[in-house]
Amino acid sequence: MQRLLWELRRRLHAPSRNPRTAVVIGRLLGAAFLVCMATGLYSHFIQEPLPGMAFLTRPIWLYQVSQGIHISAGILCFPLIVAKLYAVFPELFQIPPVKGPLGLLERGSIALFVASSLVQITIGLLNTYQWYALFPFPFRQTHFALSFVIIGSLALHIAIKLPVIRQYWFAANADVPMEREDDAAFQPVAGSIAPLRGVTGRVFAWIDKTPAPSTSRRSFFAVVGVAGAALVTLSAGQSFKVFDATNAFGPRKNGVGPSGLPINRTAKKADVVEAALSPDWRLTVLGSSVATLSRADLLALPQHTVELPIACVEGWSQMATWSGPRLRDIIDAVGGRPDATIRVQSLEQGSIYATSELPANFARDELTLVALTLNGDVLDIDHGYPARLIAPARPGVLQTKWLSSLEVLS
Ligand SMILES: Nc1nc2c(c(=O)[nH]1)N[C@H]1C(S)=C(S)[C@@H](COP(=O)(O)O)O[C@H]1N2
Ligand SMILES: [Mo]
Repeated sequence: MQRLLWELRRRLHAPSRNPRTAVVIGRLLGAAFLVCMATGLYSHFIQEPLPGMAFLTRPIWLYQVSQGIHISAGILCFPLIVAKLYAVFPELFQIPPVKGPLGLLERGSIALFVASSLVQITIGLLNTYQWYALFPFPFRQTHFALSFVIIGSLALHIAIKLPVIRQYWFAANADVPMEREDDAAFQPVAGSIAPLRGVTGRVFAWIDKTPAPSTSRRSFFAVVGVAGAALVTLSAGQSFKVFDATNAFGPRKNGVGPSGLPINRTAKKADVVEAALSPDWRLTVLGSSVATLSRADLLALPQHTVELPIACVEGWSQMATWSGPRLRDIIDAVGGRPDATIRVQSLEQGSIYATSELPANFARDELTLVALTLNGDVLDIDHGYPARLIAPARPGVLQTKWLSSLEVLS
């Protein structure tokens, strides 16, 4: 059996499969994961802050760019993980399969890391396509929890591999074979595969016939580079305007939707059409006093025009022009304290998007509006008519549509 494993490793060997390649790809993968983790934590906590956390309102595109990077880096992880697995593939057949307790830890941490990363980037990708229905679990909390499993197993993996990483970090001369501590004991033996029968026999016979890949390091990195660049070019158009023309895979296209802006959820799906179009619609504002404002009342307040993006957590984003009264002017009219958090509530019932809270720095911001128009048109019902919230540097999920009330929290 050991002989077979050795033979397998020998046949799988290729110039591109060496520790230096593994370290180089590992570095890129590690960087991509750290970028995803940092941007992911920002996105998570801005939606579910811990006590004492505060977030910036400038630059206005902070969330938009951060989330665009999050999704692009996540997509880049696909070719990088495949490349990393390719580079270390023969190592999966080491002899003996597990070497002592440290070896078990090493193998275990890799297995956990590979499995959790694949699940992580797959559910992340599905999320960008809005396939929430496939998850029988809350996406964000699961994605958040898994990121710690990944970082933990990755830290363990790096700690264990530190000697190899150190050795090959700067190694420009990369033509080094995978470690072969078993070389002396096992020379390739012709015909060692022949006696095997059954499925194992067939697998080994197939390997025996298949020539070992001779991919050079250079072409290997070229393939990984081209694959990564192609994926980003073809999908990042929904997050970054430069890639708009080549946006083939991105689920959202710039400029497609009412008033030239994509819709995330229609009024019909949210079951608010009747309430939103009702002449009885009023915005209820609860402070030390209570105000009920019709759309005409809102239009009678000083109107402001702002350029702010919708930046969806799913990665698509687009700049738009909004107009309406400032949130702070409405709050001041009911005697709201300037340091108060404001809760906005939608006509929509029973959705996690139906309500959101604005910390004081967002609520008082001069760019934060109760928007009544979008790109020069009366706000489309699917964009939140009669009135919606728009604020700088916030994820789309917090830009509540079809407002019904504003509440000054103590
Ligand atoms: N009431 C309500 N508001 C909502 C949503 C929703 O489903 N219901 N979706 C949010 C999400 S996830 C995004 S990205 C933006 C999208 O705004 P748009 O559909 O006008 O582009 O609206 C936000 N506001
Ligand atoms: Mo969204």
